[in-house]
Amino acid sequence: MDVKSIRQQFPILNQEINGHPLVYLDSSATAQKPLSVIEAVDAYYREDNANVHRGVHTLGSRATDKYEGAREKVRRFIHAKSSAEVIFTRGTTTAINTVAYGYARQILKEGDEIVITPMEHHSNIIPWQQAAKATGATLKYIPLEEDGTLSLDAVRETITKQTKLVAVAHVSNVLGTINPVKEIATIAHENGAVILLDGAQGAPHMKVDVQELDCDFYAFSGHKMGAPTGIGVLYGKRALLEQMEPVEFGGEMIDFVNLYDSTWKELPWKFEGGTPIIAGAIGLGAAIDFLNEIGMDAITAHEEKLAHYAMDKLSTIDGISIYGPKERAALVTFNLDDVHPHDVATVLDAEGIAVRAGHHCAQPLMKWLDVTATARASFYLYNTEEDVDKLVEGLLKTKEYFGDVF
Ligand code: 7TS
Repeated sequence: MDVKSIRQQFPILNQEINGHPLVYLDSSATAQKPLSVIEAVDAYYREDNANVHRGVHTLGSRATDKYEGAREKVRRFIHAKSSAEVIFTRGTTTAINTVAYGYARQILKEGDEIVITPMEHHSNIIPWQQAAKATGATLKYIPLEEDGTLSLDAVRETITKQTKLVAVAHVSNVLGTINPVKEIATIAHENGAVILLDGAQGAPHMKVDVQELDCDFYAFSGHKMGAPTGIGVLYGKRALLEQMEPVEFGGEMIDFVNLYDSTWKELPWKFEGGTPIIAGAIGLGAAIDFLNEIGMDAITAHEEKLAHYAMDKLSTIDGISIYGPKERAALVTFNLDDVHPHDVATVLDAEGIAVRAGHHCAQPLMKWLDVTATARASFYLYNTEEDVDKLVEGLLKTKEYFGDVF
């Protein structure tokens, strides 16, 4: 993989921040956009802009072809059987809420269980808390191992015949843990439960085959894989999606509307009420083309190497605490002595290095780690070992700076 030429495709990386070349280490929050995505969105607005699935005019059919073409690209990218199983949403959060409202709240009753884990992002916790409250179902957590992984024994002990739904992150946005989601899906199915995978940190970084994983739902966000913000995907198995109620009612999603009742369009449009995110979907299609051209396996291999390099280098820093397992996705969450992570991020920013500080939308996990906040460096295909070296230098500077204070 030629990272140098890949970097040239990301115009935003070519700038100085506070007098230093930008080192962008916050791709888990949102990834930067390649030129081809920026140009695809630009071209759509310059040349093809029209609403979709409506008129017979030429712009309308061009916009519809591009929008539906993007859906087909997503289908191939995640290896879904049919594009009817690919629903465009605003992002992972909306995708999970669609399942919580359209599926969980319809089928759950008192005595039923929803099973999640303490490493989930708030977006994969709160929809289930609310669904449990609304239906009388019980929310249960699979306990984590000490290193922040899930053991299949713990999974087997937590999922029971009462479990109707299991919702687990493919990859943790804090610990970097890559969960054994195929095995968890098997255990869920053996107990008659359906499984939703939160793929926000999975799909951008590794090959996803929803048929091989045998997951019932898979949710992810375009903006974490080079696409614009405001577009995401809910994959669902056709039989489940057919059974589900739409959650947004209005234009675009109807078949016939009478005065007192209406019927819905077929899949996937029954879940896409209102004018859809046309430019976003086209941008997502372009992002998928970009990733495919490089190859998901090459991207994963590059990130694995970076993750090892970062773990090796960062762990040499005196006073650093790194959270999560040794084998991980390309992100490192850490704390440095008594320095508050916001201070760490501020000093790093002065050096041109962008990292995230805070609770990372995972407050239950912060509690489990017994910290209030952490700093996090997260990597993507455009990052290099040199970026890691600069991070290490920046952290040594931070220590020096705050060493005088404490
Ligand atoms: N699930 C996981 C595992 C995530 O990492 C995120 C966003 C979401 C769900 C929500 O995605 P959204 O696109 O709907 O907002 N994670 C992060 C992060 O780690 N830092 O900022 C956003």
